Amino acid sequence: MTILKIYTAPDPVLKRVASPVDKVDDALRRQMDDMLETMYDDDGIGLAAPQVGISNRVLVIDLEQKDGAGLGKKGNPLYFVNPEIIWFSEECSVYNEGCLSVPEMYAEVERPAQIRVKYLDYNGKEQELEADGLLATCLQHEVDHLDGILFIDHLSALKRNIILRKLKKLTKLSEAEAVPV
Ligand code: GNR
Ligand code: NI
Repeated sequence: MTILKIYTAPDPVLKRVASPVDKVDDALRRQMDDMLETMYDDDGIGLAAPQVGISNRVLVIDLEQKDGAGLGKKGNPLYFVNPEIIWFSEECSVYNEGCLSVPEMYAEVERPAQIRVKYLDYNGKEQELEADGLLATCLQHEVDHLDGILFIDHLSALKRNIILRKLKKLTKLSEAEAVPV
């Protein structure tokens, strides 16, 4: 397996609408394996294909990672191909969200508290799942990535621009510190 590069805002790949997958084959399973390994390596709970520069409708989630205090160890990996949210609850919940493509920035986002999602699993089998709590939040965050939407797009323009400016500063700093090869 391979750890992939994570693209960060404002990279245009994150703004693109990803294409549906037409077949769950070994090549796609390898992509999902690599995405999962990349997600564990970066201590994320979810990862969508556009975040690793692949513009297809694939995402992985694992909310049951344990590795001492933190994340990063395989718990219960979930794989979603061509996910479609077919029902949203009226009730909403607020979560302090972060994103591997908007590193070190966090903000509260309000979303429907429960959803129902239709998708293909790791073996290409059709599945339906009802989710609440963090799984519902994470699934919506990941499906947004497939439509070119970041969590900061749910904030006011003022908050979003503050975060984007901070991120730009941070990126410049880490580029300046990087050792030239
Ligand atoms: O690791 C992640 N944590 C997280 C926390 C709250 C809401 C959503 C997330 S997903 C994020 C990983 C990521 O960027 N997925 O796209
Ligand atoms: Ni994200």
